[in-house]
Parts: sequence; structure tokens; C-alpha cells
Amino acid sequence: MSDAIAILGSLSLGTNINDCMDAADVNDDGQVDISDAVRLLGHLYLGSETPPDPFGACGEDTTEDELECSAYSACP
Ligand SMILES: [Ca+2]
Ligand SMILES: [Ca+2]
Repeated sequence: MSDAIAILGSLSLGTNINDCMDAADVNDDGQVDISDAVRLLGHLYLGSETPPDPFGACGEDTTEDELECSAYSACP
């Protein structure tokens, strides 16, 4: 849930998510917006479809998009 809160905080308050915007692209559409928080919360609390890989694991997003990922502290 903290990830969804971080996404919403970034969108509404401009807080910094991290150095890996691609990690916030939960639905993997190449943008970070409210649909990413909704997708994450839907999966966590309503049992909706699991977000695309590498959701729940450390790894690269193999989908080409404009989002950067210079580092992700949750992954060693
Ligand atoms: Ca997205
Ligand atoms: Ca992506």
C-alpha cells in the first residue's frame, strides 16, 4: 500500500518517488499516473490481475518506454 501512496503523493504533491520511475509504472503503459495506483490497489485489495513483470520481484522492465530507472533501492 505504501507504493500506491507514494505514487499518489508524487502525482498530487510532487514528492519524489525514487530514481526509478519505471517501478511506479504498475500497469506498464509507459506513463506514471493515477491508473498505476488504482491497478496496484486493485491487485492488493480486490484480487484483480497481477501487474506485468517484474512485479513483486527485482528485475528489468523489458517493455520499451520513456521512463527512466537509474537505480532502485529496493533491489540490491
Ligand atoms: Ca502506467
Ligand atoms: Ca514500464
